[in-house]
Amino acid sequence: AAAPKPLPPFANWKTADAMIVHSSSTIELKRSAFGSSVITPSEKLFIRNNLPTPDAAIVADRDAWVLQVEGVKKPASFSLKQLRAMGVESVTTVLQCSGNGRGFFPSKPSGTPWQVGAAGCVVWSGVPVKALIEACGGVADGMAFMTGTGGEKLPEGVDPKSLIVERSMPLKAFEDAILAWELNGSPLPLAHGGPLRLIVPGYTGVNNIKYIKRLAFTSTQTEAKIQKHGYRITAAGQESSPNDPSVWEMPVKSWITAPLADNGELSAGQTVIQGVAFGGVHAVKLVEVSADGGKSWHKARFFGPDMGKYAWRQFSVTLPLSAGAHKLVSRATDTAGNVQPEQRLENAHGYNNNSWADHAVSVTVA
Ligand code: MSS
Repeated sequence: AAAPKPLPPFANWKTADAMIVHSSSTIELKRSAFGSSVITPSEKLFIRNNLPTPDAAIVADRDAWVLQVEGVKKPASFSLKQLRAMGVESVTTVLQCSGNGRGFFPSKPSGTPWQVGAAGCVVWSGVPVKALIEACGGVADGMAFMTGTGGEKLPEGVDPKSLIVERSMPLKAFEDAILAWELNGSPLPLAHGGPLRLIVPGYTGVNNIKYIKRLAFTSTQTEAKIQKHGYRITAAGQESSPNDPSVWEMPVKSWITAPLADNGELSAGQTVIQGVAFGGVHAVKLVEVSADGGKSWHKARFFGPDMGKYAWRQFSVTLPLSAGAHKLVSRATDTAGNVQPEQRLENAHGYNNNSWADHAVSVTVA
């Protein structure tokens, strides 16, 4: 096998042996490394950057970072120092790349072949977007979307719309959104969007704009390519069109994190099976586990702290495993009654894979 790629300098503080480095801008957590504590340590949180990471100079003087707010009754700019004085909230969310699970698509869509590790459950702290809107006299009339713009410097001589990381989401997304400056109790690292990041609980990774420089309420979606043609559920084999559904709210999903085939020798008998489950914008309500590939199911129990509806829950069930091969799968249901499906929703770019069959773990018991 080829030697594993090293961590890029901006991410050299990650736990190297827990990560799979696909490229310098796509780094995922190994399935074996989620652990059994609900929070994913920052050192193990995946990284996905669509553009080169900004210079570390932007986190040298965090308080000087400026956010422009538009599409409100009183448009204004605020420094991070001013934002800190406007209020504080803390929310635990699952941050998951839209393409997590793409590696299980037999059609091999282009893009990073993420398995399960382009996801983590982390705590963000910052000012509620609601407080910001209030300070700006409310959302201007006729606005239907919240649009966030990333602060990356774009190369000269190219149409900015072709590269800029700018995403629009339904206006209601502002309700629980925050502008975060802290991750898991520490100043937000550059790799995760420091000094300031838009967190939209329950929405896929791409909507959580790093190094946010502009938050706008808009009547239409941005014309940026990443919105217009990127991150849409497009029929397999088709070109993306702005009429295809955008990747916004995450669907209900779960996966097993232990035991795994490469965990060493498993011996026959009672076996603790565990994993994580979440429901996107809804809390997860139920997880069932099967040790026979989905023929018979057993209700799992949740363990560990409940960090709120946007966090994942850890689940476990103890089942007797006989000698031989077993296919372990988990199936989650959210409080809205959505059940994790057996099959993935086929789509051209490999987004939103929540198929329980695709996330099966094969173990061999001695
Ligand atoms: N933001 C910005 N500004 N830039 C970029 O690139 N990316 C996305 C988000 N945000 C970006 C942003 C994506 S795409 C994702 S996933 C996320 O982010 C990630 O995160 P981290 O922190 O983990 O790295 Mo897919 O859906």
